[in-house]
Amino acid sequence: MSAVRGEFSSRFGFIMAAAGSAVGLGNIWGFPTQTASNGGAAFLIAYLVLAFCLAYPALMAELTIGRHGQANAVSSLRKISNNLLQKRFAFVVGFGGIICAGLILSFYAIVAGWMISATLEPIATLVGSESSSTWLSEQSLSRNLIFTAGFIILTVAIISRGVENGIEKWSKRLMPALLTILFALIIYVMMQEGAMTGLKAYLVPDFNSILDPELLVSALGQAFFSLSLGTSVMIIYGSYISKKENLVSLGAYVTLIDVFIAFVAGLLIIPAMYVAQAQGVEIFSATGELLSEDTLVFQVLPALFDGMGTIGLFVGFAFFALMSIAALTSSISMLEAPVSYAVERFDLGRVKATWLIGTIIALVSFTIVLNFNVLFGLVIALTTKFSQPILGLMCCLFVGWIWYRNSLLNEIQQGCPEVASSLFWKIWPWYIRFICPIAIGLVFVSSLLG
Ligand code: VAL
Repeated sequence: MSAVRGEFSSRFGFIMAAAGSAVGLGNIWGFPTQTASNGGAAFLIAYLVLAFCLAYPALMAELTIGRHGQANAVSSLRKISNNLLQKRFAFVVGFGGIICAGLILSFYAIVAGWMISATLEPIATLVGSESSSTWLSEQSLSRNLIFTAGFIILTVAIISRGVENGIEKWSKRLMPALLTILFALIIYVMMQEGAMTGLKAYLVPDFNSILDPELLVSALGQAFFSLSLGTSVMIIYGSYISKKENLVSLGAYVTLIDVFIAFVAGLLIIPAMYVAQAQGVEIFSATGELLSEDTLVFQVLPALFDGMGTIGLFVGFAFFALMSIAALTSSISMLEAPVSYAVERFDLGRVKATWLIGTIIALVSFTIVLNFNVLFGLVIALTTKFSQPILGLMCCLFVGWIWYRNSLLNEIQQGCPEVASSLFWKIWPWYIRFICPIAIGLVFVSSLLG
């Protein structure tokens, strides 16, 4: 074991780091596009309810496992196991989460690389370098490899500095920057023609579709992905929380911020789609269906920015900077999961472990870039559709069925002495035992069938 374990130095630091992990491309890209293609406000309501009723309890399970274990995901899960079989199971779940986090980072880095090149493109245009601007805006092997590698190096540079000086410090800088850009963009888009129609589509629900099983499955899947569940990340972040902190409220803050940013991102993206439509960019079919969910960010919105002239360069720059920051705060958490394991299990120095794992992830990313058509979709499906729900479910089973109830209560009581008589303690253990596993199981089966 390494000598001294890192710890978040403050409540605010933890909240920014965990919210930074949760708030990613899933919120700013995934949530609004899912909302637009699943009937607007009905999806929003389903998402809000499911995030609080199902994803928050599952998040609490992962944070509590980590805070109790004060170690990487594998060791923390082992600590609550009672026999050899359970310890083996702990390894499969903890290590599985670590691999899942590494694989998410490997495709995330590619997308984040696109975001960074799209951030630089308006600058190239502004300084009049047409060839750079063309290179930055077109898909090419050289551009994708360079920016993927660049993004991974950035992530490695932050993680190699440790918990307080790396993760916490950068999350505390980047998250407020993200919020500022997001709000500035919303104000701008709201002033454009067509925005109010978009706002109405986003906020006025069609109650007929709210119980549509497909909508519910997408909303729950989105909530799980967004809170980075089933990736070991919340276990390892939980392990850096001081025993003095109130876990129940910390988890609630993280869920609240995650849901809030997804909601606010919807206030930007959905009205922006209608603004683009008003300016002649084709977004919706005659029957109101979203035409290009996948191309929205890289074709539709840039077409909108192009139509705005010089101001569009600034708006485009701000938009893609926002996306890059969201990706970075999530990717540092994805790298921390394997790094913390390597440091504690093999007694490696943090800097060495980070560069080693960063190199492995870069090689996986390059393999995906070189075999994009086959591997990109496959890795996304494998991690988000399969691994995350299964591993999230396993963590609930660990807390609900394997961890002794008294020991669980002891852990939560540290920093929250009044919890035993609270509504949370009356409901949560049952949720974790029955409701969460059944609900996640249903999402998983439906996504397999879908
Ligand atoms: N939670 C992040 C997101 O919403 C990822 C890392 C799963 O994009």
